[in-house]
Amino acid sequence: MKACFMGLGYIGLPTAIIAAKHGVQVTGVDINPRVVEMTNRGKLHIIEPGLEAYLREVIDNGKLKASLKPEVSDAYFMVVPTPFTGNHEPDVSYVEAATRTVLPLLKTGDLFVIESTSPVGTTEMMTRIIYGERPELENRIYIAYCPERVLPGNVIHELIHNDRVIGGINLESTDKAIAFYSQFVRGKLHKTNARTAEMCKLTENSSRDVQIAFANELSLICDKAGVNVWELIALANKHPRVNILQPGSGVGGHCIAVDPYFITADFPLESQIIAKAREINNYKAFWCAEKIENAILQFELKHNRPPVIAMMGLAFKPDIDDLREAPAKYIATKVMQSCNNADILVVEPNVAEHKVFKLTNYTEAYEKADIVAFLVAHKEFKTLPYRNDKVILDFCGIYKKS
Ligand code: SAJ
Repeated sequence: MKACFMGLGYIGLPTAIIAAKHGVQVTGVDINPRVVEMTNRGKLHIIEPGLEAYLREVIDNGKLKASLKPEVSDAYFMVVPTPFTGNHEPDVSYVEAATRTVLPLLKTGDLFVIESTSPVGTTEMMTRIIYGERPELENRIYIAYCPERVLPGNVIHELIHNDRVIGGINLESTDKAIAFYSQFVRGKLHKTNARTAEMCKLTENSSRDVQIAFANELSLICDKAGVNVWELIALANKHPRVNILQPGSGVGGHCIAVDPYFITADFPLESQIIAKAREINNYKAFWCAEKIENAILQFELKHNRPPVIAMMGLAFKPDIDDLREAPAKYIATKVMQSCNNADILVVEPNVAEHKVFKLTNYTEAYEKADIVAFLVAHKEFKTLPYRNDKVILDFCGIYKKS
């Protein structure tokens, strides 16, 4: 079995590696020559624990080869980004470009799968493009949608053990895709149609976004009500049927903060809660920045000098080095712009250096700061003792009681 993975990013590369490790002959394709070159040298261009050893193994035994161009295969997987435009409209141009690139190679009996998070109807749209250009293949190839569900940092385990939803454009396509994924997925493979599988991915991430928005809304209410939101949520969660998530400095990353827009763009009238959750989670980061700016003003009035401020964390979630779409980064930038006379120390223990922010060690910043804003709940920060002589803005529950 030969497979071609279009896109060697956070999902495409690990999936290509795991498939190769399970005996599939894989060509991993990326438009970035540096990614191709690094992959062929057995070097990961993403950070994922344990994955580099697997990569070296499949490069050394010849099961995986990275390339700028696809090769004739039995199965093709589109694992490219689907960003959104300025108006929060999904942009499927990368999926279309990848589809058009493999189109000339397709032959009778091949499997074509989209894994990229996509608006409902994308698989049907790509099917029309394929059959439009290659009418002789109509009903002679298998086409399906199969979204990924892995959590960065735990990708190897989740790629193998998570259940997956697989939806073909017809039953035969679903079965063909299931046969492929059965080679390395130990979780259950659930059959459905392409539209439902597309919607399922968007639903999972929108559901999490809505639940986090509820926690973030509670944090705003509790701030006014003089109630500790962490204690409140812990107590409410003692109810057997209540399970509230944690508030934070906003929602970031390339999934939860993006995918709900794929629903709101196509169903603006119906998606009221989903749209509102996006607004609340975006607003939470703005609110945190305003809280810090107010604390700075109050400090200046009280002490007649500008404070030293520590911005604790830049990543989009705890204990990772990924700063993509991070609310913490937005907050640090906004505060630095609005308080340009302030002495701001930026901390991110998971990153060695940053081209925009000069980074300071977390203990040094904590020691020097008058105002400490905890933006991300990194494990290092939880070792810092609470200090009454500092203004502490704990946006992510560093000092919550467990
Ligand atoms: N967050 C909170 N409070 C919480 C949980 C998370 O504020 O209680 C914030 C995080 O700090 C972060 C954001 O939400 O800024 C997203 O983090 P996450 O851990 O919820 O999710 P991601 O983006 O790392 O991964 C999600 C996962 N989806 C779900 O849990 C439904 C993952 O399974 C998907 O594979 C991934 O999106 C994806 O690629 O779509």
